[in-house]
Amino acid sequence: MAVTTTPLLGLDTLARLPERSRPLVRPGDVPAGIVHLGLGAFFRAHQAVYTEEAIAAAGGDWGIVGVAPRSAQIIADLAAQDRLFSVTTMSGATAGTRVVGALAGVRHAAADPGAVVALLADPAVRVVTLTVTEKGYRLDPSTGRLTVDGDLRADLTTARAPVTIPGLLLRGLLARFRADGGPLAVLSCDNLPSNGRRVRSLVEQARALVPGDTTAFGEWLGASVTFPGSMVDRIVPASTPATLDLAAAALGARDLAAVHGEPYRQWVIEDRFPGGRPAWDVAGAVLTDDAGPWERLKLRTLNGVHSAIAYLGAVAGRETIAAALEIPGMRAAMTRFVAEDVAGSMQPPPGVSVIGYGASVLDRFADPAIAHRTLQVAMDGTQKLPQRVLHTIADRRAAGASPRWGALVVAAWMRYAQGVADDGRALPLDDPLADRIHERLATAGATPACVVEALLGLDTVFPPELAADNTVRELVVEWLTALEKHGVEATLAGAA
Ligand code: CS2
Repeated sequence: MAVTTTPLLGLDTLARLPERSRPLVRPGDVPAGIVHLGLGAFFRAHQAVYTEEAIAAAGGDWGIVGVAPRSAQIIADLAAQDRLFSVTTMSGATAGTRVVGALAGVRHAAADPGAVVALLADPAVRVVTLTVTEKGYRLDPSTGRLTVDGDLRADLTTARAPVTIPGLLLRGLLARFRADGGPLAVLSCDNLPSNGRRVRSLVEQARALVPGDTTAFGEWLGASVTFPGSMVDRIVPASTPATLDLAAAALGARDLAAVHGEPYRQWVIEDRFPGGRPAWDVAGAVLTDDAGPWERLKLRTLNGVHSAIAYLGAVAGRETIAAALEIPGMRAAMTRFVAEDVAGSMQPPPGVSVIGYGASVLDRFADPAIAHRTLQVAMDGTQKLPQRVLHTIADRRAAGASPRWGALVVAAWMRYAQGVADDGRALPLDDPLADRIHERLATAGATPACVVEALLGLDTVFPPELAADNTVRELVVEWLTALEKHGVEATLAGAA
């Protein structure tokens, strides 16, 4: 029987790691200045890496306390490894692995929400960052209105420990206000539209539900707390056993929290940090007055195309984004989506060509080493479609154009949401609105027109003007008819 002799990654094993794989800072050496909510793979391969590099290059007490809202496993794994984890950067046949030491602490919010609220009130903490996925904010995807259910209401109106992200954030801010904890920046690193403004509005909407007079708290929020917008970018798929094997081979130590991602990375951040910030610029981030153009460029081009390939690819039975991109006609259709719909829908950042950016995105998606699953990107479609595709469609309609390719993406999502691939296999619908989608489909007729009618009626996703737009509706029905009748491959072969 094989016995595992490879040691677990930890402070004890650091000296044995290849030099190029060692962390730039040791966890514990740098006091905490940041609380991060959401310990997923993307955070570990993006903000943690930038922050560690910034601390190593320019100093500052900017260690990160990582908070996992739900998963106890990641906390246990990181704690067992002295909060160290590795990032493997891969491209084609090459890979390099480096251990990151940016985590000053870890907390499990579900087990100890009080500790997280106290941290948010701690004057040493001057920045809060979030990667809690689109749905974690509990905002209507189309309108940005806070969805208030029993859990969130109890978080905001009772003294019980908060269980939702908006509840945790609001209770932490309230505790900070009461403790005179000083200025703070709350930085969303999720792919929400105008993420800074959305989170500010989330906090304002939540404050309005807190009983009693919250005027002074509201004034303090306005004066002491900022919500900078940001654009974040790096392709980081969910880790698999292969990710852990790669890390173990490179490190000579097992890493249960290993992640892998592409070499490309980008972070554009609005520079409004009243309590200071790490020197992220030294690590390559762009600090700016307005991240809006960058954010729109990325959401509409990269994420819009990503979602399109995910739905079409999943329905065509392709496991990964790279494999889906190889379907004949896919690249041409995506290139036309960018050139004919996305490019005309917005003003890109100065000097940037949307078409050139789109081409570079397709090259990034084509790398088979990344193995990003279509089903992962296809998740939570109702939370993603507005900022990725519907804003493009609405802006093109306002300009009098017929956004044919944008309509293909909506039709592809509808085809996917019906749950059966072209080869008859079942497709999972992992989406917070899955029940509503199933109900609507169950009572709708079977024709493409009926399906489109039923799903356009999801009013927290499709704004009423868009749902009532006959040009859009006809285009979506046309594409859905083709997809159902001929399948993805024949539809793409005949389309672009
Ligand atoms: C992807 C993103 O899962 C998804 O929906 O589109 O996570 C994408 O990989 C990142 O935004 C890239 O920066």
